Amino acid sequence: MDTRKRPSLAGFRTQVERIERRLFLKQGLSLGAMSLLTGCTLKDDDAVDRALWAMSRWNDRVQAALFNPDKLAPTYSEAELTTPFPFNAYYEEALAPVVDGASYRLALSGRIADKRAWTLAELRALPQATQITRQVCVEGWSAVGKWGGVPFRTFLERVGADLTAKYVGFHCADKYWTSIDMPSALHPQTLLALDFPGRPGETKYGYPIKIRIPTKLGFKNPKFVTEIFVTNDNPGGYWEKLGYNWFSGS
Ligand SMILES: Nc1nc2c(c(=O)[nH]1)N[C@H]1C(S)=C(S)[C@@H](COP(=O)(O)O)O[C@H]1N2
Ligand SMILES: [Mo]
Repeated sequence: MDTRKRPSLAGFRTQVERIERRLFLKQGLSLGAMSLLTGCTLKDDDAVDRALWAMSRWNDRVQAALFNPDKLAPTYSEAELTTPFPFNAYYEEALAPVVDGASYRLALSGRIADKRAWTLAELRALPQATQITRQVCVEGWSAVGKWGGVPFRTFLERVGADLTAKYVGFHCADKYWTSIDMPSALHPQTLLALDFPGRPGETKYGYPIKIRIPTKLGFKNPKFVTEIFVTNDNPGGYWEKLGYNWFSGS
């Protein structure tokens, strides 16, 4: 596997430096001032780390509180589609998994009443919707794409998911994983996408399933999804574990 895009410890340090610069520019705060505010002595990397994680958790709570479950992300026209649509993953394009649609089964686990696995044909038989929305990646690009599939709320209701649970998590064919808050999962534009940008037959944008969430940053939109689970324990995610903010609304 290509390791070039895997973040290193040095990379994480750089990120800490970036965060400190941002704190300083935006709030006139330094790590020193932050230690006064947090009451922690930020004298070593571990303490800085803990304080930054605490701020990120605080940030999650603020974003969750501010999230409006009825506010729609902007939609676009066919003429505004970005072509070709950019590909992204934590590895290079040639390594994207190719899932066999005929034998594919979507697995369900956790707080879901009917855990029966789903074929693609069964998912196609559910009500379908399409959307043209903008995907925003933390790496500094965004693109307008068209996705089609089952409104995720419809799917969660259909399988008897516990809609009062806190989190929905996703496992993927490439070992990626991520998770979202239940209000975002139930948002009217969140889609269990079966149709993707790109040419017919092109699989790299997430075939057979991508959870498309236009109210969240690109990395919270899992591709090649193989399993969906509902839980009250925050499952984190691939990038979240490496320091990206968990809620990451866009
Ligand atoms: N399974 C899986 N899903 C993933 C990723 C990944 O590496 N693996 N990368 C994420 C990131 S960072 C982005 S920006 C989008 C990119 O989706 P695209 O290739 O359709 O543009 O997928 C997200 N979902
Ligand atoms: Mo991304």
